[in-house]
Amino acid sequence: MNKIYYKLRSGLTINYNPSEENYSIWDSKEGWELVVNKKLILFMNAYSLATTKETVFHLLRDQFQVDEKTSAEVHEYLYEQNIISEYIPLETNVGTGKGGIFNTPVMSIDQCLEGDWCDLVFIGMPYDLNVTHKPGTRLAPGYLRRVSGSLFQYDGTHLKGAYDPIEDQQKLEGIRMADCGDIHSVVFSKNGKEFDALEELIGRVIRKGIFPVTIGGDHSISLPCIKGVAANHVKIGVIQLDAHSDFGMNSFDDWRDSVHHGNFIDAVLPVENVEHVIQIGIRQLTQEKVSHPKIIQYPGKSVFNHIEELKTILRKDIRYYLTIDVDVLDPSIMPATGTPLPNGFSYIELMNIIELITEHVNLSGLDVVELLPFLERDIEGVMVSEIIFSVISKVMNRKDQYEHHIKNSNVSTY
Ligand SMILES: [Mn+2]
Repeated sequence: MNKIYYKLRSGLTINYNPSEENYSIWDSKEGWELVVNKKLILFMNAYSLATTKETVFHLLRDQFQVDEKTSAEVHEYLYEQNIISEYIPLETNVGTGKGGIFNTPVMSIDQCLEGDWCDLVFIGMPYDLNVTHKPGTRLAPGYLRRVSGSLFQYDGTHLKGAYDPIEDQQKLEGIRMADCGDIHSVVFSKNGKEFDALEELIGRVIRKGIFPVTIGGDHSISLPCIKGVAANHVKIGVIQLDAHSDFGMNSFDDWRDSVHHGNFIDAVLPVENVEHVIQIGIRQLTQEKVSHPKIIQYPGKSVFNHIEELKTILRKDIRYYLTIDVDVLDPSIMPATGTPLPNGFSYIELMNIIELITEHVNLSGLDVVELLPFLERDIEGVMVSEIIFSVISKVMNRKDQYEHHIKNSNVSTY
C-alpha cells in the first residue's frame, strides 16, 4: 500500500506572544490566525519534512512520551485546521495527469519549479486584443491541447519520448515536460498586467534552466516573452520567422498604449541586451523601406541563398529566442491565421530553417503565435504541433550542453 505523507503547509508564520506566553500561527495567504501552545508547535515541527502519521508518533513518543491516541488526535486537529496537508512526492506525481500540450500533465507553475525535475514547460497566452485585423488566436492554446495529442502522446512514467521513423531516431527520451496552463484573466486588458505576469513567469522558468514554450495569442505576446528571457541573460538574439516584419520605426512614449501585433518589434529593439533581431520570411508590402541597425532581414525565401552568411551572423556566444509566426508558412498549407500572405514557406522549407537554427544557436525559449484555428478541423493544429515537436526535440537533444551553460554561469547565462 502506498504511504500517505503529510507536510506543513508553506506560507505559515509563527509568532510568540510574551504577555500571553503562547504562540500564534498566521496564514498570510488566507488571513487566519490561530493561538496555540508550545506542544502543538513541536508537533508541527515534526511535519516540516514530508512524513507519515506513524513516523511522527514514533518521534514524539520517544521525545515527549506522547501516547498513540493523543498523537492521532493532534494529527487530526492539524489536518482539519489545514496546518498540515497531504503531500504527494513529485516523482510519483509527475506525469500522472493529462490534458496539456502533447497530453503533458497540467500543473501549477510552482510544481514545475519545485526541485529540478522539469526540463520544459508549455505556457498558454490566450490573448488577441492586439490584432489589427481578425481576432481568434486566443483560442489556439486550448485548440492545440486538444489536437497535439494525435501527433505525440507524452508518457511521464516511462519518458520514452517518440520514435521518428524518418530519422530513425528516438526523440525527447528522458525529457520531463509539463503544461502550466494559461495566463488567465477574467477580462484581459490591452498590454496590461497579464503581459507583466507572462514576463515574470518566463523569467522564473529561465532562471530555473527550464525551456519555455509559449503558445499565443497574437504576436505582441512575444514582447513579454523576449523581455523575460533578456532580463536573465547578458545578451540575447531574437530570430523571427514571419511574413510581416512587425516593425515600423516607431518610438513609443508608452508601449502599453501603442504596441500591437504589427509593431511589437519596435518595443523589442530598445531592450538593451537584445543584440539583434534576425527576420526570416518577410514579404509584406510597406509604404517605404525601413531599417534599423539591430535588424537583419532575409525577405521572402532569400535566406536560402544566404545560408553561409547567416551561419556567420548567428553567434555562438549568446543565447537566442525563437518566435514563429505561423503566417511565415504559405497560406495554401496554413490558412489558419489572421493576416495570411501568399508565397510563403513550404513545410519542408520551414523545417530546413528550424534545423539550421537549432544546429547553430543555443535557444532559450520558443513561442508560436498567430494561429487562428478553424476549431472544427485539426490539420493546421497537427502541423503546428509538429513544428513545436521539431524545435523542442532538437533543443532537448542538446540539453547536456544547455545545462552545462546554465551551471557555469550563475543564473545569468552569457
Ligand atoms: Mn508577426
